[in-house]
Amino acid sequence: MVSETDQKDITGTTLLTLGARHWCISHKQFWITEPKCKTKVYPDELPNTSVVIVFHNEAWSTLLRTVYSVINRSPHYLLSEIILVDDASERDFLKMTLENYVKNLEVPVKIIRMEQRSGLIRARLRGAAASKGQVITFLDAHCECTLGWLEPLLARIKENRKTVVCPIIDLISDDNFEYTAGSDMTYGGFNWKLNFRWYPVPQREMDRRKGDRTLPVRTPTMAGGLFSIDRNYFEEIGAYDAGMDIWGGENLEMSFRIWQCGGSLEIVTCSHVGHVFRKATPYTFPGGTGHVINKNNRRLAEVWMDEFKDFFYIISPGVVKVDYGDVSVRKALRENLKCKPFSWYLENIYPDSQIPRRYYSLGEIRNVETNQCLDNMGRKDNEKVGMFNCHGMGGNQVFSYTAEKEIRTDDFCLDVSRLSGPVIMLKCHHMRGNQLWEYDAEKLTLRHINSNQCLDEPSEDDKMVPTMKDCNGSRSQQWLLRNMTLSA
Ligand code: LR7
Ligand code: MN
Repeated sequence: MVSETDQKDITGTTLLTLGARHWCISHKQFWITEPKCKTKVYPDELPNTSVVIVFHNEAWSTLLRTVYSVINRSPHYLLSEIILVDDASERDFLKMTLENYVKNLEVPVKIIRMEQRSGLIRARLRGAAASKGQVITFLDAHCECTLGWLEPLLARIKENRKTVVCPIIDLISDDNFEYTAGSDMTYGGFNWKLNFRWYPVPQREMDRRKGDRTLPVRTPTMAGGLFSIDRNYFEEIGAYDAGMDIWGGENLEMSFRIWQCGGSLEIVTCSHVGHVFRKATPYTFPGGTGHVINKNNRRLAEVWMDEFKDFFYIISPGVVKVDYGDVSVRKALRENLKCKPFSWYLENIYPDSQIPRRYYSLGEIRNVETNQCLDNMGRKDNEKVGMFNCHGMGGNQVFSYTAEKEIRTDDFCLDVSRLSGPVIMLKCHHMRGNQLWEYDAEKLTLRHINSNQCLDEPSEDDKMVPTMKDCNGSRSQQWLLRNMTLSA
């Protein structure tokens, strides 16, 4: 968490004595952008935008830094208004002090108060409903817009109103507020646990842009906090799932929905906005963090992911016990909008996904001789896999043998790098190499293609760790790849 005193020392106290024009925000923005972006010309006639910022117990300095950077770094004729939605904060200065303060700003600032803590999703819905601009731009309450951030976003929406656009998210340190450029070489994805993750922009997307780094990157998902969307399109496509609480899941839900229902999601690389990445959450999750996030994720999995929701359920045993409420309205929305299946999304939008579009098995891998199961022991990165009694509870004993011939669990693949060497879990690289396996459904062998050796039970001296050996047809080299299903 950012300590309140730190923030005040750097910015909070100066803020009150200096006018908006002198507001002390970073000066690094000139070198942040790709040089070619500076010569881009955007149409004069752009749609205007409402900027919606929701907050719960935000620090004064970071909130005002966000507001001032919007005002100082955007052409005013493009700003319809700034809407601050207070999600029932408890801090005093966010009440009258804030209200009086924003009256004197150069752009109309509206403050909306939620009657009770509602979470960022319902708070954003309220802000959106009150907005008047042609576009809605959502920002977290601890951002800094850089010069020229807005025009490229709006220009892209003018070209195609069904394009939802994100800036490159720069990093603001929560230790010292240092500003560092974000990368245009990463885009949004997610893992089996449905965590949002950045992954390298794949070659196919580089090729599509023909090496022009000023062109937007089509991204499978967005981080969620910073994006612009045509206001009518936001309504048409189903706004947000109002059944989601507090935090989490809404970003993937919206990403899947946009792609599956005929829109597109892009990172506009000529637009940069900084975000304070916090090591800890400065607020509580009523009902418990895990419970809230699992509930939201279940809602998104049930509505949008079809049979691929199994990856989430099988890797996170326990999730299926969480009540996710009623999703019939969201399923009806998917029906009415005639949205495509999740398999279409995986195939066309996210072929490099951690969830394989085609796979032979999803579940345990059991040795015929010992009757034990492969187990990643929860350690994963560059660690050996082990063998333990099969517990049938998913988690560390779930592997998917994919059509690409990888044996993977989430982002990690079974990998062998030397003859008779250990089997380790390594980040899947999609480069084939040491991560390819041939399963022989008759002989039941798992042959490592590069080394031509077979996966065998642990040797005498290392009881827990399976080894690679020359294929010899023994029972200890026979494996059953089982499909697991979990039911709620
Ligand atoms: O109960 C709440 N009520 C709120 O109003 C909880 C939060 N909020 C506000 C909060 O004050 C903040 O302004 O909602 C905003 C987002 O909350 P953060 O800043 O705690 O979220 P985050 O930055 O950790 O998380 C990212 O994922 C979230 C999933 O629900 C949201 O989509 C956030 O907007 C999103 N942030 C970003 O995308 C910024 C870039 C981070 C990355 C990667
Ligand atoms: Mn944030």
